[in-house]
Amino acid sequence: MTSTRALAAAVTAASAAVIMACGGSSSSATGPSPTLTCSTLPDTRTILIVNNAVCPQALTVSRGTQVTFINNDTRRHQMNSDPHPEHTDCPELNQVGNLEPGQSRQSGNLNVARRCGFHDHLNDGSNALKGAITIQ
Ligand SMILES: [Cu+2]
Repeated sequence: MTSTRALAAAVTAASAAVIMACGGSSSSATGPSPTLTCSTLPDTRTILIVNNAVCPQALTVSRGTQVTFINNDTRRHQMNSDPHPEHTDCPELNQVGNLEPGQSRQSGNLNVARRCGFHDHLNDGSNALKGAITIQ
């Protein structure tokens, strides 16, 4: 019985050590990095919003791709399909919708080969917040 207790204590101590080790390594971050810039995008399916502009403004993806919009700006943006204000061209893009600062969201599956223009519905006069995704 004593040996069982000793084993249990050893397991508990080992578990605690593992937990402490995990807690100590806080350098691995998940989600969008606050330092993400237009030149450090993680892949070619990501559109970044920063400094009241989107980048890249032109993107080409293959059919079936979901595009991720990341709002690293300091204010809210609402990404929608063209045309404004109907948003009827590519409904998959309307799934992105409202993005608070720091938020990101994926579009639906872009399955049809075509060109999908998008814009910030809250700033529809800003050309810097407009772009187009070519699906091929
Ligand atoms: Cu709009």
